Amino acid sequence: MKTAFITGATAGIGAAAARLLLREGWQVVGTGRRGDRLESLHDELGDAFLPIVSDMRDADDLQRVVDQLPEAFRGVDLLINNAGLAPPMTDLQNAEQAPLSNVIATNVDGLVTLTRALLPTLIERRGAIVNLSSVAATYPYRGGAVYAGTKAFVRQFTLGLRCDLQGTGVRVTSIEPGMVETEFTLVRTGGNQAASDALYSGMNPMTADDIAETIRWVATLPPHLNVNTLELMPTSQSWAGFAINREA
Ligand code: 8X3
Repeated sequence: MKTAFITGATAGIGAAAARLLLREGWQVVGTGRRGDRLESLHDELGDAFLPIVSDMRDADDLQRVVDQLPEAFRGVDLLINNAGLAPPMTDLQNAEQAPLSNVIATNVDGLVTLTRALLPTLIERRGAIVNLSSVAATYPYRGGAVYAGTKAFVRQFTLGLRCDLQGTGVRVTSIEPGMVETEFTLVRTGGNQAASDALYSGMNPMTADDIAETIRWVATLPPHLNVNTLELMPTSQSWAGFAINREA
């Protein structure tokens, strides 16, 4: 049986990927900060789902999680680096530092720490790594400088890691979605459900299941095929034009 390790499995894309892979016969290690969410997923999915409470911002904790994986779940074949968040949409000149540092610690430091900790196993098993980046890695938008910066890091880290892993058989992919209706916007707006609902209202966003299906497809391609980057948007989303200020 193949084993996937999914960060941020408590909700959204992570939880959808856990459900899908379990349905397809995988077993899944799911991490996240919210123990109650992980426990209810365990109740729903059974013992092929191993819930582990862990914080992406705590490097020692991440190493402990990897070191203490129970024997039956130690052979990780697929790492899905899904955990991540965005700070409030505030121009940097008006932003507080703490939320920005929190995002960088989660999206960048945590992702690198966990990937590094799992690499020996992934190399041994000729496994795969799927990193969740974003369209924001490529297309900037106002109020998203730090978030976009972290996602550009994830994309370029993915490509660089492919170079480092040349010859190991390990596959590495950066998946870069646009608007997916999850708790992402609720977090970004500090819990403003009305703002989140308004953003997704009437635009038929992608769903967590759409992205989970994409992850499954990438991860189960024949071993000689590596998807480097994969950008997705809902049909209703495209790009804005350049902003021009005439008083500058
Ligand atoms: C976030 C993508 O389009 O919702 O990763 O800003 S978008």
